Amino acid sequence: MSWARRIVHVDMDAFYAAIEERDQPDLRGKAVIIGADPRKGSGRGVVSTANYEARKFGVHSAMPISRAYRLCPHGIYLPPRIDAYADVSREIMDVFASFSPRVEPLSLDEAFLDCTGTEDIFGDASSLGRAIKEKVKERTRLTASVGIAASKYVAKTASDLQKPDGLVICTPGEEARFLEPLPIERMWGIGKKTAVKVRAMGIRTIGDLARRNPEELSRVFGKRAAGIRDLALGIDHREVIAGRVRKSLSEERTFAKDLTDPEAMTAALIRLCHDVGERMRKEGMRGRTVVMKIRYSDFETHTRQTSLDSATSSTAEIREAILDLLQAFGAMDRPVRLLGVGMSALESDEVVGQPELQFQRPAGKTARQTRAEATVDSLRAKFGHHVHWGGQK
Ligand code: TTP
Ligand code: MG
Repeated sequence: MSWARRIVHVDMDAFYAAIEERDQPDLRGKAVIIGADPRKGSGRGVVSTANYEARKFGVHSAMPISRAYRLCPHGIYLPPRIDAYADVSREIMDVFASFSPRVEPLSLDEAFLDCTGTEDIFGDASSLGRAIKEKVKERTRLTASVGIAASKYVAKTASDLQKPDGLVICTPGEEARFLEPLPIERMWGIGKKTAVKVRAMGIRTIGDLARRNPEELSRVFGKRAAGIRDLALGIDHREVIAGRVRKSLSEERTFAKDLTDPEAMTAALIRLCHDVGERMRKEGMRGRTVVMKIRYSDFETHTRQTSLDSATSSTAEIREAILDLLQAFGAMDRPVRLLGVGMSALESDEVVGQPELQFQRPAGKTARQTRAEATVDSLRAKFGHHVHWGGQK
């Protein structure tokens, strides 16, 4: 079987919780929930993640922490330690870079790797997947789940199927059959609300969706209908974009008690500006757009944003922009539940991109070959010249 492209999706298992379990051995075997302080059930804010033990009780990401507490009162609740998780994230991205020069991080704990043309180095898909999992474990003592396929969409779907510690491979040509039996909720990009609408049309599996015609699907998906149907058939030509940088960064705070005092609101926003500035500088990022978010006690949420003349990571500049936005927003005369400060239109301090991939396509070669060669070139640079590509020894 031939792999036109060999795309790997890696996603760490119960990432934040797994790091806490690793670092505090007495947590092992217990239900661990990372997120806001539950305050014996009266806490606000949400669950960031839960380990697999806590998930048995129905606890999951984004659930209100008070609900989690009701479901799992004996759980161990811990606040997130983002800096520690960001360190581990850098380590895993480092590991990924030793398997491909084309690594596209999607979040702290997951990435796509374009491993096209690396058969001679890492062997077949199953050896490749096992090697990646082993290296991650060796470096971090954490488990990852891996999906391998000829497209991003199928690889992403595959990595989720045998979590935790999974390895799922979809061989080329098998995509439609592979996706067919999966429940519609497994489709990447379909949110909970959309899934409900899709089910109302009698569509239960990805295969059911693939069999509908685009006109019918456009009732739910609008212009995206044809594209979604292609995905359901496993057709996805999107490229792995190396070194793609994060698009936005934000810090939010849900208050234990709603804020009613304007001075306290201003003070909280300024604190968030410091947090955002610090993270931007730490991650070597600058942004041009500053975003303020306000959520009232009834969950009504407003965002306001402004664009700066040039990108910045300076707390002072972010603060100035936020204070302007706050003033323009006017009086916050209702109790405030949450405040947030974010930056978007981010750019990296350094020049991003990988020079070894900026090559000319030689005449008579297919794009696949050229890409695969570029992969090997950069691995050769790393591992020495015993690395060959596709039988050209
Ligand atoms: P995920 O990969 O979605 O979840 P996970 O790694 O905890 O669990 P698994 O992949 O095994 O299902 O997200 C990675 C981390 O991102 C997660 O550990 C915590 C954080 N996160 C949040 O803070 N809020 C969220 O709503 C989600 C989904 C994740
Ligand atoms: Mg994960």
